[in-house]
Amino acid sequence: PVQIEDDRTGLSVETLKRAFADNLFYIQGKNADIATLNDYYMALAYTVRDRLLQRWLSTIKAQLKPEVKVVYYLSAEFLMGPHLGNNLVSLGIYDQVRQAIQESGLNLEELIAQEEEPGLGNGGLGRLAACYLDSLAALEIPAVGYGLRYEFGIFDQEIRDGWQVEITDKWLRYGNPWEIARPEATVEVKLGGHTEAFVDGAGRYRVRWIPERTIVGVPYDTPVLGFKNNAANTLRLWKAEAPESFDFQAFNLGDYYGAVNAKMYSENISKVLYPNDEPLQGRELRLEQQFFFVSCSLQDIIRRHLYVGGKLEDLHNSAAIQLNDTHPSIGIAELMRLLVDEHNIDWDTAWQITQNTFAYTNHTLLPEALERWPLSLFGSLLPRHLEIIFEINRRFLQEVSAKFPGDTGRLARLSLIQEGPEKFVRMAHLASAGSHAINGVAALHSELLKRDVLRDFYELSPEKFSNKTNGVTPRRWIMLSNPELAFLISESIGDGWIKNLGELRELERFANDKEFQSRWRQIKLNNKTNLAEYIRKRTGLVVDPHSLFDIQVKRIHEYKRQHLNVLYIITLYNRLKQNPELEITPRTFIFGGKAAPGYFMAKLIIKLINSVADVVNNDPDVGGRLKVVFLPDYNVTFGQRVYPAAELSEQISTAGKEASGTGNMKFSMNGALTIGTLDGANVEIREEAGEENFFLFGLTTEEVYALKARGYNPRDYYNGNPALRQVIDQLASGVLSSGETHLFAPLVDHLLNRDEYLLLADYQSYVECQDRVGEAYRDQEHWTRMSILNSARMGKFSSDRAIREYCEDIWGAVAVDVVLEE
Ligand code: 26M
Repeated sequence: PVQIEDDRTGLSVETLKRAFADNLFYIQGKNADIATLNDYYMALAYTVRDRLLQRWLSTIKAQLKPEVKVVYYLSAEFLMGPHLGNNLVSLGIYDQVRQAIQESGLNLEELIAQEEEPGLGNGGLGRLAACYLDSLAALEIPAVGYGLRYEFGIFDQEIRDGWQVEITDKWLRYGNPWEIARPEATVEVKLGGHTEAFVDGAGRYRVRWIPERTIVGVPYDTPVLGFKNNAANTLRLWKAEAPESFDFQAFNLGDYYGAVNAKMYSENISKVLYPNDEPLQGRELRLEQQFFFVSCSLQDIIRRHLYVGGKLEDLHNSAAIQLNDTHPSIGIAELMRLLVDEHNIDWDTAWQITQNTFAYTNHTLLPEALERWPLSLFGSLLPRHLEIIFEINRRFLQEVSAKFPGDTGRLARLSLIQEGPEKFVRMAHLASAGSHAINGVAALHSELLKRDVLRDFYELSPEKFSNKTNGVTPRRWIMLSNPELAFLISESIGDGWIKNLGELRELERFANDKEFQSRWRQIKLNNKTNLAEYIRKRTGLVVDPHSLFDIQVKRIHEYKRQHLNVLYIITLYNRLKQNPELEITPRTFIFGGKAAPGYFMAKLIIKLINSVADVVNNDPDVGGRLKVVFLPDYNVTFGQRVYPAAELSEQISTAGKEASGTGNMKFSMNGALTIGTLDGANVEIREEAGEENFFLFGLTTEEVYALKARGYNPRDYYNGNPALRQVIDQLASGVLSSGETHLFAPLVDHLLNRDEYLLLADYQSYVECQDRVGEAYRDQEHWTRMSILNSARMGKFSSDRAIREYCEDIWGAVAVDVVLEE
């Protein structure tokens, strides 16, 4: 009998080709005569989607059991990156599909490039959530990611005249083949109004919330495949809509436009991602967003728990809820409200359940970045939640008093409410009080949390605290983005590293192998050549693939010190101007990153990079030995081109400011060497790579504190260092800004008079370190050896390791085997 593969599940090249053609015709409604590249992309996306649905449904079936514990990852952001390539890798059908597409007369890479990435995040925090979903599925841990389905994600960045311009991100424009709406699972969320006390039938004192508005949350589900296993978890994002009944009511009263207005107001909630990576001001819509997705998610979690026959008293046995920073921390008050007000559970029991269910990850030490909401705003939007927070606080402070009698200073410091002329709810305090576990995202960060930001919480409940150093997924960040390197590694040590990144250690024995070294170098050169071609297409700039590719990509922020990098570039430029014959290592400096639209200094730093690029790239004395590139619109897609092509990774934040960093890990895995401070996860990267394979500079956290304590004066450094002085004077003079003397005045002013992030203090150390980098690069054999050792020793920074630690220490979650159902 002839075996015929099903068109929707078959994996042979022939079947894939047939299914692809079929989808082009029946879903896109096109044939080859009129199909656009996007039609082909969509036809392929649906072909792949068909092949993962069976896993998805089988996974749901395997996990929908009372004894299964599910991890719920609550995050305001999920920066997933394009799905197509990743799903091909997970399904293990990349090569078959490439062939099927080729035999259809097309190019797979070109179709993959068609996908508009879902930019539902700002940077590190959102991308971390995406890596964690990948690892949860890879480890077969039942998990749901809950968040918001923003209609407009992070803005697209264009550069005009050197300045950043923001363009609306219309990512849903051509449809999204990776999501499935589940309108049958819609939930309601209430807002505003007031509360009333009453006594219920059992004579118990209760509170009723009389809300003013209702919003409806519609879930959109995206499958998240495990790497070469049968698991497919769910990313469930909520879209805000108006309740239908509300429309009709107004319509019947004849207020048609009023109804339309209310509908628009409701839909606003999931309209746009706030493009800040710090809460600059407490905007009401942002709090509405947070409460909206958290309330939808908690109702969904409780619904599932009851559906499998669980009792609410046992919620913590079937659910572990992780708070990705404080953005979803209103969930603690909301769960208390659901348990106490809606499900009539007594306060103490409800508090036990809540604390046992929630855990909180902190992602920042910057005091200005800690979320707090004005009491007035909070109370008008969530009157019942404010009461609940007061009651949590009253009981919490009672406990504190019992443990530290008479310590009123401590009470004020620990209170969930910040007193003063304007009062605030402190969200980090709510998250800390309401969770059984609190963690930082790198060893240093977790230590500093205990010493600084959450010191009083640590003294109160030291057992809650732990460190969970961040990690990134090797599937996207090596296999998918650097296939040639992945191939070489697998050929040399087998392919176990993809699921067990520690195995990369076995590469150490090739570090001195000439043949291996030359293949390693050749792959880097190929990746650099590809990036150079992309740079030419995007900016018109020609860069030399044989120069040192020195790259800094991340959000633009003063504490990340992109402008310290620029100070070195100007220093090099000055040396060349002074002595055009000088022998230097040719370098290409590449920058990428977005600035928050309201962050003036960050935008000025972008302008600075572009101005310096103009001068350096066009000066005949430089003779092409230095190039400076600012690549617009840095995102996940672009990251996948950048990390594999990098030779030097810039991780130069002021010590004590960067919680972890995750780009640092992606660079290093792909064989870049790091120039960095002892900050965030750099400390651990250096520890793993070996100090001789890491370019360290700058003050330590302790030295930063000490220097600030004894009175830091940036002018001392300016006055004492002629090279630095020259650079700063040039910034002020206008030679770097076509004569516009005032352009960089705010920067110069800040550096000379305040310099909060100690650029001038670290300048000399950075310059000397960069000079060592330039020297080291001349010995290509030695450089390659260091590069191989960096990759070989990055096993710790797999998100699989991080997720295992969360499962064991915080969530108590275990793998559930998925059997494929026909
Ligand atoms: C808050 C309120 C209103 C608008 C936006 C926000 C907001 C959004 C994102 C605040 C912070 C946000 O992200 C912070 C962030 O990305 N932190 C980074 O987290 C990474 C993952 O742990 C770390 O590696 C980085 O060091 C840390 O900066």
